[in-house]
Amino acid sequence: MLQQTKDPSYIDLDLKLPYKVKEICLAEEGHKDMQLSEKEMPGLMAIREKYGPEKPLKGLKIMGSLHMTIQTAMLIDTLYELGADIRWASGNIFSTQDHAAAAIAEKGSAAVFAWKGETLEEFWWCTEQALIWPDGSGPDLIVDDGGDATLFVHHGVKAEKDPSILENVKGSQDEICLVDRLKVSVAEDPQRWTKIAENIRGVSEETTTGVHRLYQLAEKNELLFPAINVNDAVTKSKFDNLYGCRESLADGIKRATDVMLAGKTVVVAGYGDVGKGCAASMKGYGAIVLVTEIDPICALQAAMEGYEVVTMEEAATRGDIFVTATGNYHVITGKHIEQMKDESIICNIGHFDNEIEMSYLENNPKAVKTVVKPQVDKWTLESGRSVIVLAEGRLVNLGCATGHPSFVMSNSFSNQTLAQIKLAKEDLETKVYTLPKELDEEVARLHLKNLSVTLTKLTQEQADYLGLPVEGPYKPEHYKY
Ligand code: NAD
Ligand code: 3DD
Repeated sequence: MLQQTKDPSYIDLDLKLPYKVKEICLAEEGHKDMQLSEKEMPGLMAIREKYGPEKPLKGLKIMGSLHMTIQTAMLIDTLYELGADIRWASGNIFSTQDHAAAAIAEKGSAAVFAWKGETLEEFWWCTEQALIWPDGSGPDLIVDDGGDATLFVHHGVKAEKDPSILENVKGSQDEICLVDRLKVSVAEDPQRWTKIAENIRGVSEETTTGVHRLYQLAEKNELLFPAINVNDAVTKSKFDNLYGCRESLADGIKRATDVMLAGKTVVVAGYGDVGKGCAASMKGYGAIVLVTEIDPICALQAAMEGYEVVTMEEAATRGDIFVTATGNYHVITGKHIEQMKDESIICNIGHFDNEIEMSYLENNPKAVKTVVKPQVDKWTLESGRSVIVLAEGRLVNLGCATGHPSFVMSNSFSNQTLAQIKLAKEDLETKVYTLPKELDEEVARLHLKNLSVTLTKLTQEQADYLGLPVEGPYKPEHYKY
């Protein structure tokens, strides 16, 4: 048995705790905001109406690790109406909307452990609190966004097999916090996560970075349970990632800095779904947009949309505002930062906080930090020039604003709910699945009514000509939107 002295920063689990939020008195404000979003989330409301009576999730425990916003509160209430027993933690230390967390806690639709401004130790405490039920059991299903909950379980199982992987870890602060928790867990019960993993029917993963992690696990034959890649549903990634960021990026930058975008040079790193939305947004505000890319196809797309495609080395001296949207690592380095204009604004909208080399600033005795306001820091460099960093390099739309609007999240979360129902009903093999095309089209149909859309119907003659069923699906799987 591993004898474990607890790190001083370790926070004991308290499984009797019904919830932990910033202020429970914010619940009424949360309920009102949730009520306002009902009309803007037609997909979720339709799914509640269709599946509510059947209660397909009855008797199943669901753990969620996904930004605790008003929109997520609506997802939680939907899963609750479908019969689930739910525990929830947020997906980022800055992304919780405290009135949303309070509303869910007060209503009791989930045991929620989340507040805006968590430390990293508290973030991983919340994740472990949400993963373990008061009787010591774990979830049947996981809703994950970025893979932190999936990672906790997988690393726990690995550590119980070989506790030495927890020794002398020199990783990121995130990794160190997770390892500190697992050291205590393995010492207390060297079978906890092995037993929990055996009972998990599957995970539905929300975002690109989390999906990459799932395929990496699958390729190494280390995946412990079935996984559904929600991100690659067309009505998720071609909507949330693209149109959601097209609205929420500017919201984050403006709430943080009130900066005028018109006429400024905005550098967008990455021209995938998120980068496309970011570039379009900045262009719409009248900014000059430079794009950086590694992928020739995405680079060609950017060029043919009229954006100048350059390297970050060139963009560093030209940009006024920098946005990373790559899901990659150290895309903006300390070297780039040293070359930037005075008071350049730097932010990230990718899932994790390592797209900007924050350690260059945080571990640099010659870089002086001034907190302008929460999630807005001015770093003054040895050169005398400063940069304004938003949300400490974490996703700016959720750290400095409230994330995507409800309507686009209704698409994403309709897919999440359909994925959870699929995991509940079907005994799947342990591999990564995507949702069938029919469900993608069903999600799209549920949202047309809110917009002034009149869909054209195929005539039988046309259906015969195309070799398609009159009622669809109209695009074969291999079509890309
Ligand atoms: P994507 O894979 O479609 O696009 C990422 C792009 O970045 C790719 O085209 C890739 O070629 C490019 N890239 C990678 N490394 C690069 C580098 N060093 N320089 C320039 N370009 C580089 O992914 P996506 O769906 O656009 O998501 C991007 C990130 O945003 C992911 O981490 C995802 O999880 C996250 N995301 C955040 C939100 C949000 O609300 N904040 C919403 C959706 C997705
Ligand atoms: N994400 C953006 N806005 C969100 C909101 N209002 N609530 C919950 C999550 C929200 C992040 C999602 O886009 C997630 O799907 C992702 O990161 O891909």
